[in-house]
Amino acid sequence: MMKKALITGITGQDGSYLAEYLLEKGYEVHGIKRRASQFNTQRIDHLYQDPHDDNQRLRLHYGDLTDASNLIRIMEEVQPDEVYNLAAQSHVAVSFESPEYTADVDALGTLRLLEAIRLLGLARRSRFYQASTSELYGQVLEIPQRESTPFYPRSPYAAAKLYAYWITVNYREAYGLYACNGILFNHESPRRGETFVTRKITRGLCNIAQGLDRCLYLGNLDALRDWGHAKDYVRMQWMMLQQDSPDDYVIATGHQVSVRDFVRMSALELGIELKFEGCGGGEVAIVVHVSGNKAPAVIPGDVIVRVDPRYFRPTEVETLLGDPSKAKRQLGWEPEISLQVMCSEMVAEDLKIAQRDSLLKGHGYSIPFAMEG
Ligand code: NDP
Ligand code: GDR
Repeated sequence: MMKKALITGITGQDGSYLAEYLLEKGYEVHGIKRRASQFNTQRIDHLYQDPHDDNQRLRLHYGDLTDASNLIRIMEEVQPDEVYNLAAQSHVAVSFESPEYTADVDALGTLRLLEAIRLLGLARRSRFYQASTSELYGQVLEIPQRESTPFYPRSPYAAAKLYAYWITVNYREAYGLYACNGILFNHESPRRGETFVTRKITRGLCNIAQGLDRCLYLGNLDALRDWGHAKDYVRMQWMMLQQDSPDDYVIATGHQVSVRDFVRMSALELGIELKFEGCGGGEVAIVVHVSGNKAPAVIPGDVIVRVDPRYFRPTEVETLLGDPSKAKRQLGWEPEISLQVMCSEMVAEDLKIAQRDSLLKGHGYSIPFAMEG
C-alpha cells in the first residue's frame, strides 16, 4: 500500500524539500497551502502534477492552521499515515510585531491538528511530526544544548513553539499518539526565505556584486548559530516517524559560527575580502580586495555592509549550539552537507538571480526588491 503523508507548510523551505523526498520514496503527498492573491507555490512548482492525471501523487488543499473545521475536513479526506506539521509564522523578529497571530498559528494551530487526529479516531493510524526549534533554548542554560537542556524562550515565536512542543508530548502520553518533536537548529538552503539572515546575506551580497544595490544592512553580527542544510534536516524528519516508538530529538551539526563570519564566508565566495571596523550599531564591513569576475561592481574601499539597529531584537538569542548525539546514536543520522558547501551553493544560486536581474535592468525592466527583515 502506498503511504500517505500530509504536510502543512508545504510551500515553505522545509515543506518543499520534504515533499520532494517523500515523492521519491513513493509516497502520496498531500499539502496544505494558503489562499493568496498571487501564486505562492514557487518552491514546489517543479513537483506540480496535473490534477487530471489518475497517477497524481502530489495533491494540494487550501487551508490554514487558524481554521479548525478546515483542518478536520482535510484530515478526514486524506486519512494520512504521517502528518508533518511544518506550517508556522516562522520569523522570530516578525513575532514581536504579530505576537497574537504567531501564537494562534504556531501554538493553537498545532493543537488544532492534534485534535483533528484525535476526534477523527486517527490516533492509532496517523503519526505526527512537530517542527520544534532550538529557539526553545533562547537564553541558553547549558552548552551545547541537548534534549534534556531546560527551555527559556526569548520571543513570542519561541513561547508559541514551547506550547506546541508540550502539547505534542501531552497527546503522545494522553492518547498514545505516535508524536515526535524534532528540535531543529537553524537550517538553510537556496530556498530559504529572503528575510532570514543567511539568505539575506547571500542575496544582498550578490546584488551588490552585480551593481543592483550598494549596501547590505544587518542587525546583530555577534549572534552565533549552528547552521545546517535543510535537505539533511528533512531526511531526519522522516526518519523520526519510522521508529518503533516516538521520541524527541535535537537535530544540529554541533558547530557554530557568527553572523559576521557568515558574511565573510559569503563575500569570499564572490572573491571579495572584507575587513570589519567599528562596533555595535556603528560597525561596517569594508572591501579590502576583489578577485575573479563575480563582483564586477565592487572595488576596494567600498563599504558594503552596515549595522542598522532597526534589526536588533527586543530580546536576542545570542548563541545556539546543538548536540545531536542522540539522533546519531539512536537513528544513525549524520548531516552530510557542510556549512562551506551550503554557503557556496546559496551564493551560486543567488548570483544567477542577480545576473538575470542585472540583465533585465539593463534592458529597462524594473526589479522589484525589498529585503526588510
Ligand atoms: P518557512 O517560513 O519557509 O515556511 C513556513 C510555511 O508555513 C509556509 O508554507 C507558509 O505558507 C506556511 N504557513 C504560515 N502560516 C500559515 C498558516 N496560518 N496556515 C497554514 N500555513 C501557514 O519555514 P521553514 O520551512 O524554514 O520551517 C518549517 C518549520 O520548521 C516552521 O514551523 C519553523 O518554525 C520550523 N523551524 C525552522 C527552522 C529553520 O531553521 N528553518 C529551525 C527550527 C524550526 P506561505 O508559503 O503561504 O507563507
Ligand atoms: P532565527 O533566524 O531568528 O535564528 O530563527 P534569523 O536568520 O532570522 O536570525 C539569525 C540571527 O541573525 C541575527 N541577525 C539578523 N537576522 C535577520 N533576520 N535579519 C538581519 O538583518 C539580521 N542581522 C543579524 C538575528 O538577530 C539572529 O540572532 C530561525 C527561523 O527559521 C526560526 O523559525 C527557527 O525556529 C530558528 O531559526 C531555529
